[in-house]
Amino acid sequence: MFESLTDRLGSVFDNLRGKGALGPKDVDEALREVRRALLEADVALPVAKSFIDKVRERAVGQEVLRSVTPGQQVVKIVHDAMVETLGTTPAPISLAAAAPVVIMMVGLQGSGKTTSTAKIAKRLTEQQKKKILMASLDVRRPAAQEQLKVLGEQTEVATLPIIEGQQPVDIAKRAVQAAKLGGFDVIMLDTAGRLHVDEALMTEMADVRAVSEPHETLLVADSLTGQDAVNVAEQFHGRIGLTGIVLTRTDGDGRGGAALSMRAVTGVPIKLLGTGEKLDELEDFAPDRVAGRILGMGDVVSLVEKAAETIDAERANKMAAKMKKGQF
Ligand SMILES: Nc1nc2c(ncn2[C@@H]2O[C@H](COP(=O)(O)OP(=O)(O)OP(=O)(O)O)[C@@H](O)[C@H]2O)c(=O)[nH]1
Ligand SMILES: [Mg+2]
Repeated sequence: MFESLTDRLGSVFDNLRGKGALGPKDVDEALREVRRALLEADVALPVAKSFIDKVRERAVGQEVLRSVTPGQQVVKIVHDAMVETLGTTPAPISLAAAAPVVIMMVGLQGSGKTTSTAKIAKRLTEQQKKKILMASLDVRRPAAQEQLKVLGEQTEVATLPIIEGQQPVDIAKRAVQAAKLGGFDVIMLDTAGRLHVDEALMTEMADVRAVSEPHETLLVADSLTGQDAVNVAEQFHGRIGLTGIVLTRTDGDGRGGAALSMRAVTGVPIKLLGTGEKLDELEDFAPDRVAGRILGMGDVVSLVEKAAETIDAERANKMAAKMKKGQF
C-alpha cells in the first residue's frame, strides 16, 4: 500500500538531504515533487492543492535550524501536515449507545462489505465480549445472505435466519426485533452494493437507515479505487451521513491517495483497515503510522522523531537564552 508515493517522496527527500540551507526555490522544487507524487497516487486535485498550500505556508519563512538538515525539517512539515489531513487521532468504532447498537455497512459492489462485517463482528466478540447479531440485507445478489451465514458459522457469530423474499427494510426491522428479544449488544447490517452510486441504492440505504437508526454508518471502500473514491464517499455522506470509513485491500499495491482524499473531502474518519482476505486481517487506522508509511516507513518516521526532538531542544534553548536576557 502507498508504495509509489513512498518511493516518490523518498527520492525528493534524498535530494534535499544533502543541502545545507533551504531557500524558497528549494521549497518550491520539493513541493512540486510532493504534488506530483500525490497526484500520481490518485489524491484528488483539490486535496493535493490544499495540502501543498498548507506545507508551503509552514515551510517558507521558517527559521533554518542549525541542528537538523533542511531536508529533515521539510520531512517533518510534510509528515505533520499529512497526519493532520488523515486525522490526528485514531477513531475506534463507537458502541456508546443503548443496546442493541446498530452498525450499518454501506458501499459499492465488491468493496468488501460482507467480509468487513464478519471481521468487525469477530473482533468485537473476541476483544470486547459483545454479543453480536449479523444480518444480510442483500437481496440483489443470489447467495449473498448465504455468504454471511457461512461467515457467521466460521466466526461463531449469530446471523439472522434467512426468510426468502423478504425485502431490506423488513429484514432490518426484523433484525432489530430479534436483537432486542435475544439480548444482543450489537447488530451489524450488511447491505447490498451497486456498481455505481445510483438513486435506487441511495433510497434503499436511506430507508434502512430510517428504520434501524444506526449508531455507526461505515462506508467500506476499496483502497485500489482511485479518484472515484472521493465522489462515492461524498455522495454517501451527503445522502445518508457516514460516521466512519473502512478501507479495504490495503494489502494490495494500491496507491493510498483514496484514503487521503476521502478523509480530507468528507471529514469522516477512517476507522479501520482491511489487510487481507482472512477474517482476522483487520487493523486500527493509525494516522501517524499511515503517514509514516506514505513517507517511507521506518526510516522517515525515526527521522521525523529525531528532527522533532532536536527542533524542540533548540527552541527551548533559544527561549531560555531570551529569558536570561530579560526579553520576556
Ligand atoms: N486482499 C483483500 N481482499 C479482501 C479484503 N476485503 C475483502 N476482500 C475480498 O474481496 C472480495 C469481495 O468481498 P465482499 O466482502 O464479498 O465484498 P462486498 O462489498 O460484500 O460485495 P457485494 O456484496 O457483492 O457488493 C472477497 O473475495 C474478499 O475476500 C481485504 O482487505 N484484502
Ligand atoms: Mg456483500
